[in-house]
Amino acid sequence: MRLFFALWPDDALRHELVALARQVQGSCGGRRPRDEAIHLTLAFLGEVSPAQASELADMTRGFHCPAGQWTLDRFGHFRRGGILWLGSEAPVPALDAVQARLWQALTDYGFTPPSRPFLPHVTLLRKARRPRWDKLPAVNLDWHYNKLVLIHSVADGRGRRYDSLAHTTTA
Ligand code: 2AM
Repeated sequence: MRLFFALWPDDALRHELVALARQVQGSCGGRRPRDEAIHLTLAFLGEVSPAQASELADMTRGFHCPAGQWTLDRFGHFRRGGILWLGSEAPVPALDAVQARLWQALTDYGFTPPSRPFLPHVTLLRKARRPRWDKLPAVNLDWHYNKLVLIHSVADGRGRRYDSLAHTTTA
């Protein structure tokens, strides 16, 4: 089972992100994620056994994710995969702290934290051309979150579907 931990936008924010992805797709091409699949990944685990998935679901329900907010106000592009993404101009210490604590917990389950620094980003397009930065719209969206979700990435006929396996309990 391919698993990852993520934050999911609420409906209003998701609509804004989908609209933005459509707009930018006009100039950069590429493929948009399914509308309902837009998210922020905090930890990608890869393939785990069903028994491990069940342990991780229990761990998730006991994990504390304090409510917080971050601002989406900058675009970026990863050459690998042609990922056109949206993130934050300023560092986001609260998200960094949740991500670090999550990985700390995951090490007890045998997972190894990534060697690359965490760069919070929301993928809007894949296989997209590098944008003309000055042509991109100005963006300033607030993302209020209060829970972390353990996601099962399932291959289906149309690509990948993201099912929620468990989420943290909100305070
Ligand atoms: P991306 O949006 O930058 O591609 C599910 O695949 C989520 O996990 C995506 O948000 C993806 O980030 C992220 N992810 C991180 N590392 C990954 C990896 N090695 N393989 C696939 N997805 C990964």
